[in-house]
Amino acid sequence: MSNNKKALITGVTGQDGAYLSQLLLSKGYEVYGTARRGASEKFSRLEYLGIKNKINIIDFDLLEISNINKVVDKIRPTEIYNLAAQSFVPTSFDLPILTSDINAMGTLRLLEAILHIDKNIKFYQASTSEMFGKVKKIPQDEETLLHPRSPYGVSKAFAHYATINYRESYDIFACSGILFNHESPLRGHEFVTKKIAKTLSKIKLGSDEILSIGNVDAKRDWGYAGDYVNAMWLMLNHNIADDYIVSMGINNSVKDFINQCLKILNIDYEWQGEGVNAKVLNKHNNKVIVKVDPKFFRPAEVDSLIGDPSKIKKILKWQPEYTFDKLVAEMVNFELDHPNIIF
Ligand code: NAP
Ligand code: F7E
Repeated sequence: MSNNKKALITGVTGQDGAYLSQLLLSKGYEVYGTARRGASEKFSRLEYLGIKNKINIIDFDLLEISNINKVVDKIRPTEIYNLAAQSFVPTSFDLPILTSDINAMGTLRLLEAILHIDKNIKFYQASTSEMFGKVKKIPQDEETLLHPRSPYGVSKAFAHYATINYRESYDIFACSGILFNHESPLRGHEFVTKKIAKTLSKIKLGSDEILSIGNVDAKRDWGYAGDYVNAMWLMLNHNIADDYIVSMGINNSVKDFINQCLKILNIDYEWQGEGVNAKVLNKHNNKVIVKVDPKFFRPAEVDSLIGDPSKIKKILKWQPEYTFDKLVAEMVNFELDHPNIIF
């Protein structure tokens, strides 16, 4: 089944790249996915979904303009989904220049390639709620002023405005999806939801590990990655290019996420202490199973995010299928069934 649509997905080895590939293959797309050469294999998500062999994997790096031009010219995709990024916020404080080169300048390199090779290529940019940072409005919508709090957020703000600018200046069909945190069993191991679900599941299975955690009061508007990649596709398949918030419109704290995991795992627990002294006791054996470690605090924190998804629901009829409880249950059950898989 082919629909003559050819998608180029940058960052196909990541969480969203895997789910988006699966979605586009189901719609009859020819899918090209980019990957950076590395010393070890990195296709575990595509292999887990059973789609690695259905995707044309292309060597690609957002740092290298000649490579970007060659790839775009050779493949001539009808749609480009720019998902590639240095996406881990703490790393952006350690590697701010590299993060900006990939996320900000990399996006600009790709937009320039489209402009000079084929202006008819539709472009999706993976923007982020992290751009709202120290929020100026609650809930955040498409018009809310940005105030990023990390080099990652700053780099993504540049890419967001570059996308809008190339749409307005050159009439390129370019959309920026401002996605709030979205998670899944395929989430990278260092992100907080995966770390919590994995460690607490291991404890349930008998491990002596302790979950060391940072700021448990931070709040995020968490959704399911499978629902969010559908929003990306809807944006590029509408008749007008525009920017959209993608969120659930409900937020929970890191502490709420821990509590929900413990509930699903049927662990009887009690929180004790406050701030850096906060910990969780397993009431069954009096062992500490969660403790706060300031090494996970960030130089500047994003305290609370909550998005208003009204626009995408109204115009693109986007409707998420997962609730917060369903998402957490799926992540925990995955860890219980596959304790040794690390993405
Ligand atoms: P992810 O799992 O971290 O995947 C990032 C991808 O980018 C990986 O395939 C990575 O390849 C690739 N990449 C990194 N540096 C690159 C470079 N220099 N050149 C080419 N590719 C490079 O991220 P994700 O969670 O799927 O998120 C997808 C996109 O959405 C990212 O742009 C992220 O910033 C953005 N976003 C994510 C969320 C969220 O909650 N997940 C929310 C809003 C926006 P390697 O495998 O080689 O590292
Ligand atoms: O942190 C707090 C941490 O790393 C969420 C990326 O996909 O979503 C993601 O960025 C919150 C923060 O995600 C730990 O301080 C506490 O407040 O899971 P995270 P993030 O930073 O929100 C946005 C939308 C993106 O665009 C990004 O690419 O949890 N937190 N303790 C912790 N976070 C981590 N990672 N580890 C901890 O131990």
